[in-house]
Amino acid sequence: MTAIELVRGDITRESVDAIVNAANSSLLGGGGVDGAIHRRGGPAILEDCRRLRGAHLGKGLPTGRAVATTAGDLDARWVVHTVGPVYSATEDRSGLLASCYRESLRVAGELGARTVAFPAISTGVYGWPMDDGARIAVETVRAADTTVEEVRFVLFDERAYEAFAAQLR
Ligand code: AR6
Repeated sequence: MTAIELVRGDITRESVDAIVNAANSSLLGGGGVDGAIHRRGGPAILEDCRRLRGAHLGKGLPTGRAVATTAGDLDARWVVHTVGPVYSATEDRSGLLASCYRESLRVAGELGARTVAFPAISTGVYGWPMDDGARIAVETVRAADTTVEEVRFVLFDERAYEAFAAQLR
């Protein structure tokens, strides 16, 4: 069974096998956690992303999927980039958000990662309500069939931390 831990803080400071990035389908960087990972991880991550774009991904990484790159200067072996869905009040996209967690664990597990750090995917720029984002994250990781031994949710602020803590209670 995969152990779940909660940490309040900046995911770029974590020391784990794989750090998950809440990216966009261009894989060319952005704001939020994506910007922070590229800033602290350095240019090697973007170089890898460009290579993936050229070699496999064509127009970009589809929502709900995940790919791995080097972690550059971060204290991790890989960054796993996943593309969360933009929240919609009229369309149920929760399957895509669950897929981000599942696919990231699959990619990390295939690489041999035993510890994986996740941010609260889609709950920033992409507008997903925090409580629901936390529920989907925790339910999906709990149900995942994975060789990853520890998942660490790294929550940037108290509100996010509390939302995840409520799901674990
Ligand atoms: N460590 C941990 N969590 C963080 C950090 C950090 N350093 N920085 C922000 N968060 P967001 P999204 C939290 O917007 O909603 C980017 O521009 C933040 O408080 O980073 O999936 C991409 O390129 C929030 O709870 O990702 C995409 O275009 C959570 O991480 C788009 O944003 C996710 O917020 C993706 O939007």
